Parts: sequence; C-alpha cells; structure tokens
Amino acid sequence: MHKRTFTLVAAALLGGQVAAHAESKQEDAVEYRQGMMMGMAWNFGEMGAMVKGKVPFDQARFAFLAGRMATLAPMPVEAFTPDTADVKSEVKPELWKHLDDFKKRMKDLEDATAKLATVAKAGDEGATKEQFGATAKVCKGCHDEYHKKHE
Ligand code: ASC
Repeated sequence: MHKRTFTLVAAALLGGQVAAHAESKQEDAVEYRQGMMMGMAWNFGEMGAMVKGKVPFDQARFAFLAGRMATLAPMPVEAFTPDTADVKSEVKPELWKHLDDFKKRMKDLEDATAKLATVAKAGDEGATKEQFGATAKVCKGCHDEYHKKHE
C-alpha cells in the first residue's frame, strides 16, 4: 500500500473511531438501544405487511425476518440503565420506576420472537400469523406503558 493511501485509510479509521466515542457513554447507550429497536421495527414491519396482505405472504422471507428479529430482541435491554434517564429519548419516566417490569416485558419479547422464529421456520402460515399477533401484543403492551409516542 502506498504511504499516502495508508495515511488516508488510517485517518479514516481513526476518524470513525473518534466519531463513535464523541458522545457520552450514556448517549451512546441511547443510540445503541434506539438502533436495535429500529432494527426490530424494520423487520417486524415487513412481516406485518405480509400478515395484513399488503404484500404477498412469503413463508421463507417471513422466517428469515423472524430469525433476525429473534436475534435483535435480547439486545437492547442492557442499554436501559438508570444513568441514561436524563438523555433525551422516547422513554417515559415511568420506565425508571418500574425497571423490573420493563425487563420482564423485554424477556417476554425475547420469548415471543424466539417462538415466532421457530413457528415461521416450521412453515404453517396460520400458526405463523397467530404468533405474529401474540408478538405484536408484547410490543404494544410495553410501548403503551413506557414509550412516549404511544401516550
Ligand atoms: C411494529 C412496530 C411496533 C409494533 C407495534 C405493535 O411494526 O414498529 O412498534 O409493530 O406497533 O402493536
């Protein structure tokens, strides 16, 4: 590699690293968990479109999306730490008063999405749609309690 190219690549890598740590640890935690939630919404949204008949139902694609959702579901909870309570976010203050209930709901989501991935892979369209509905209820229940957009 040319010295100049090396320098440019090294600068780009270093720049990226600096950017990733430019914010506080708490702000990073909020961005991380928002990213995970967005990742779930992306995958769940496409499954929802299939369930509602807005796009054709494709069992293999559904199972792929459900697998990704099940991978993401256990990830955000660790970034909901009380030291992030003052960072601007969509979290209702109630969440910090009921952190155990919130964690239980996130565990319910983990279980529901794991089941969704299993059922979708097994290939029964009716059972898949039913478990999608059960999973959406877990999402909605928690959003109703703790997400500002669902006030
Ligand atoms: C979605 C999404 C949610 C849930 C919720 C289910 O597709 O982004 O937050 O479904 O609306 O009721």
